[in-house]
Amino acid sequence: MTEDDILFDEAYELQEVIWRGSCSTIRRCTHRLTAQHFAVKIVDAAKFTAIPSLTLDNLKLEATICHMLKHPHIVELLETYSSEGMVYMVYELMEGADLCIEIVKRATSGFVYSEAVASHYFRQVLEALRYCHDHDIIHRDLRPHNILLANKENSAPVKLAGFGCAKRITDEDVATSGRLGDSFYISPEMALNRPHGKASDVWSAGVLLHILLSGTQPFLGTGESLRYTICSGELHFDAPVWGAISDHAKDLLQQLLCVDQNDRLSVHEALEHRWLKNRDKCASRDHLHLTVEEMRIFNARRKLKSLIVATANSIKWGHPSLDPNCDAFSDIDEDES
Ligand code: 3AM
Repeated sequence: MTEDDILFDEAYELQEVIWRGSCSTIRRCTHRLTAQHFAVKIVDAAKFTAIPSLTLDNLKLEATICHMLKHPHIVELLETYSSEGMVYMVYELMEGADLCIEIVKRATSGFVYSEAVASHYFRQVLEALRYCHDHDIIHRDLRPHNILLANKENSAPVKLAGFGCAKRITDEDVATSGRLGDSFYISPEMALNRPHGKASDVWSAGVLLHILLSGTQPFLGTGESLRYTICSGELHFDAPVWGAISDHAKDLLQQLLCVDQNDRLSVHEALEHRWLKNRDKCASRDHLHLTVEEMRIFNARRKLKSLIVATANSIKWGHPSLDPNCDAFSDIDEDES
């Protein structure tokens, strides 16, 4: 995975920490010759392989998959270096935060957040997913944390990141093992440890759409109760927030969160749905005030969870205090994204 024999430090200058995980950090870096900015994910190979079931092959697979994927809505991996037990993956720099954080931030600054905006972003996510699926890659960790705004402008595109759980499949529904993403987003077939494939990403996209429309997660709980809720697939539209949401949007949501994967839409079919294809007519431009307020709570919970995990990580790895350059409220997961 080394980029010729050049060392990362010779080519780039490290800047501040963007995010810190249990065995990796993401930092801003500057190319010494061009002065261009990038984001580098630095993985400590010893800590990575100390996590049960993770080997260097997982890391190599992530790099191989990311190097293959070139799409306007996928964060591009540009170079990979390795030296002295550290792996450096240099990505294009995303200047915005994750989609749900940006939605609340922008609404707070006075911008409208409507079904039309949600449809616009969701379409971009599905286009990234369609590209992956057309190349027989399943992402397996689709969630707001992995959907980043490219820059701070209002017209910035979203890009899909977090390919640490991704897998290449040769036939439909062949993946049975490997790292799976966040349990709130996994499909019924994944929750039951059954073979899963592209349809599982579509389910996770459905969970994402539920959050974009209502600011809330469809399936909550822990352990067995979460598994039960996911497998029942029941959706409840009686909360006040759903009063402002169109039947077109709810129809797409129900067809994505369909328990039987054979009846679930494919990503190609989802992109043909009227709420995405005919946005001007089917997705309203009214501000979704209640959705934004629910999303604010959703984001606050995620940040609290991240802070708890970050503290646990820093104690586990013998860094009792967090790096002062690291935003203590940034999202840090148990798994490495
Ligand atoms: O936890 P927060 O939201 O602060 O935005 C991503 C997230 O930050 C950021 O790293 C964290 C874990 O995914 N991130 C990931 N890829 C990035 C990139 N290419 C990135 N930030 C900038 N550029």
